[in-house]
Amino acid sequence: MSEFAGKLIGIIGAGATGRAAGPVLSRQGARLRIYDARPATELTAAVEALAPIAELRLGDPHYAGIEECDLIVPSPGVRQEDPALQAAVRRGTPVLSEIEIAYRIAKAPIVAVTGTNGKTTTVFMAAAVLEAGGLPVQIAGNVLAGGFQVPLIQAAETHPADGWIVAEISSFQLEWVEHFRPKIAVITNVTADHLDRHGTVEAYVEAKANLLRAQGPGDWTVLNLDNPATRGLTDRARGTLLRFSRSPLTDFGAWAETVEGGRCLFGRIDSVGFCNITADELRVPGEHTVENALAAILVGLAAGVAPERIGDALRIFAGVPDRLESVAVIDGVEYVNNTMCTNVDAAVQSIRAYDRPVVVIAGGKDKGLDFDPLGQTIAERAKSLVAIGHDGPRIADAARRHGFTQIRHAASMRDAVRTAAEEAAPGDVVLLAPACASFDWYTSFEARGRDFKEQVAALADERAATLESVD
Ligand code: UMA
Repeated sequence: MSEFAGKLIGIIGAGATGRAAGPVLSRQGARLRIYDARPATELTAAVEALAPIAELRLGDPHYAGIEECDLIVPSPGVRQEDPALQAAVRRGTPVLSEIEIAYRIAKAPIVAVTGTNGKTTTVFMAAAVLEAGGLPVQIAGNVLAGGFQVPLIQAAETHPADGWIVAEISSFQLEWVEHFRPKIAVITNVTADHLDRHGTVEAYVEAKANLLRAQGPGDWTVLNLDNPATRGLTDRARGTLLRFSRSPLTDFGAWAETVEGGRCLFGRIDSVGFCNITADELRVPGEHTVENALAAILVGLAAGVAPERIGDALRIFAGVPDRLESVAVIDGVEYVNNTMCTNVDAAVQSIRAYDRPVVVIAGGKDKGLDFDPLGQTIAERAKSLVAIGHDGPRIADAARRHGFTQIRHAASMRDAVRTAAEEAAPGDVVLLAPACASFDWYTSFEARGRDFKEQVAALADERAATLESVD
């Protein structure tokens, strides 16, 4: 019998997590109460899905009666210091994240990927590698890409034991875990982000490190040796440590090394060592893509995928929507949508990914980050900056402090795309790299990416119409 059978479980949040966790826990025999601070009028889809299986208590930010529950499952958006959660801790009522419940009911082993940047791309690359090995693979977790969103608990319930679940895991989801034990854990890198939630970088790193907490012998721990924060976690690995680096390693792991003029990606665990792909063959540009590929190589090797299949999978991997997504070439200028770049480090990496002049569109709702490194990178590498949104002017100020003057401002995405087009010449890249959340102008980073793509398409149509009328 399920450990959740007969329990009264209070789920806080009727978003993607609550809507997935409710039905699964109901099938496990639990009695359910769904709480949400928002009123029913704003949650019509959730009400329709959950009302038949749960008691709904909506529109109350204090979650009245939650102390009656035997277990509380907060959605990732609920802050750890929420009074209802802290009171539960004091009472001794368990509070568990959806991913913890997912782990407890999962049949398939889990590859769990976290990190500040690159996690979605690494998830998709690792999944491609495992699929190339002939294994049934389900992508799940925090991923939101091109409309794809499958909470981990949903995959855990259905995916067969002989397959793999490859899950993106956020620091929010790692706040309430106990036994969550991925067979393969990957931390891509940790740099400053989500400080509005975690308060300090140290607290953020600790949340990420929870991914490794319950691992043990027989598990694998994949860490980036080039990132100071993840390098600092190597002594916390409880599974077999697999390190990756963009510089040569002498023993086990994955690394990039120049051989006969080509930059080869090596992987070696046990006696299996290989290099059958070069960095140039990866279709998404940038050093961060090399890092993601090295992580995916280690996931493949740990899962027993044949090296030649790993190389083949990476060679055809074309990227993930909203992450350095090449949208169009108009009059010789390439337009790239990197709306998912919502922090300073991601913006810096994406600008550095190009060895051509880059016109950067940046700005949005700041997350408490220091824009100085971005200002410096813009000054060193960008041709022009188009500042957008609530905090675009602060990015412009940071660039100015580094002596950069080619700065323009735009009041809408339409305006931004057109201003960027004026600044660009054939051969250049126009890159949407916001370095900020989207919530000043949009409801999500996806909506921002959609708007960018629509504005680029509109520009392409107009240019084509102009050409036709000239003909
Ligand atoms: N709510 C409350 N009280 C609170 C906070 C929220 O009642 O204190 C309610 C809201 O009114 C809302 C619901 O909870 O109705 C929303 O829950 P949520 O914000 O936890 O979001 P979900 O829809 O459950 O989606 C979550 C992830 N969202 C967040 O972490 C904020 C999704 O990641 C994830 O895809 C989904 O679970 C499935 O696993 C999105 C995200 O932005 C993509 N993640 C952040 C990121 O990638 O940077 C971490």
